Amino acid sequence: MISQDHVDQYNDEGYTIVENLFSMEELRPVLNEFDDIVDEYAEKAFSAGKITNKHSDKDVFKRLAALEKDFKGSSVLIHTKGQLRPELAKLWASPKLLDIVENWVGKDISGHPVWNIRSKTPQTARMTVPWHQDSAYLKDGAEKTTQPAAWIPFLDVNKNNGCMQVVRGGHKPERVLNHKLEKKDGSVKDSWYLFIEEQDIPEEDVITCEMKAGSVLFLHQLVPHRSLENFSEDVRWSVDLRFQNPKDEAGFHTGLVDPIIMRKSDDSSYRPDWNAWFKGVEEDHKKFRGLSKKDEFDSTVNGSWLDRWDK
Ligand SMILES: O=C(O)CCC(=O)C(=O)O
Repeated sequence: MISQDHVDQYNDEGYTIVENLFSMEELRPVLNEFDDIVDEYAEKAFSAGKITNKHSDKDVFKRLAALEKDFKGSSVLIHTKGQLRPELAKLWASPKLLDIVENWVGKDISGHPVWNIRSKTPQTARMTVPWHQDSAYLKDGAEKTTQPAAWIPFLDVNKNNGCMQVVRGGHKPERVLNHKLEKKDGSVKDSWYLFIEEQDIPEEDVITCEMKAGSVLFLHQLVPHRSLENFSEDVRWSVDLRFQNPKDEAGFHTGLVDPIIMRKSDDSSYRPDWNAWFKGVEEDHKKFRGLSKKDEFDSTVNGSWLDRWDK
């Protein structure tokens, strides 16, 4: 599954791709959860009078795209709600992923509270993530914690449907680069993303990560990366899940919930208590994303990471 070359590439270049780590049969239960999340959303939006067609005839790759056309912000609402259901939790804590990240974080492993379902609908500016380092979204100093991210697409991804790009070796300066607020200094005014200026990205080191569904891109917390725009007709579903050693600083702004311990080196019978964590993390995500007090169909995000860079 993973070779020493993968481990070395991650260390030297800040990323590596493990091809076909998960089969479509393994991904299907998670896709079914996405389908349920979209279905529940459509029912609510219909009852609230936001949409007149629930698009129930469409599959998981088409339905949210149709809902987004009818009600702008639908994909953002699915993304920001951060609903962690059992099959996704199972995938996250799967031995296949843990055995790989162990190479970087050690034998004790936690899942980091910053994780995402990316419901990237076609041509949706707010679902196109500009150049950034993951550590920029955390507290100053957290970049010292080894925090690999596993980015997993649920369909084949390419330049046309919004695959990822990384800056090969861009983690090497071992520091967080200057980030700006897209809503202030970029073109997408209702965005919550941070971005690194194009001029700080060495073009010759940019790698475009076209991947098969179920392949996994592992990213170092300091490697600059972005996703391209989705010009296809389908929703580009993916998840990004982060890991670290439980003893290290998580750097999460709100700090209501700790990283969830997934593996203990001294207790092979240990299993994570997802139920307790689910509840805590949903509240924490609301706070982290500044969603706490607003109407549930308002898709603005006032993330707690913005203050760090709002100079
Ligand atoms: O999935 C995407 O479009 C962007 C993902 C990303 O930037 C991340 O995981 O940090």
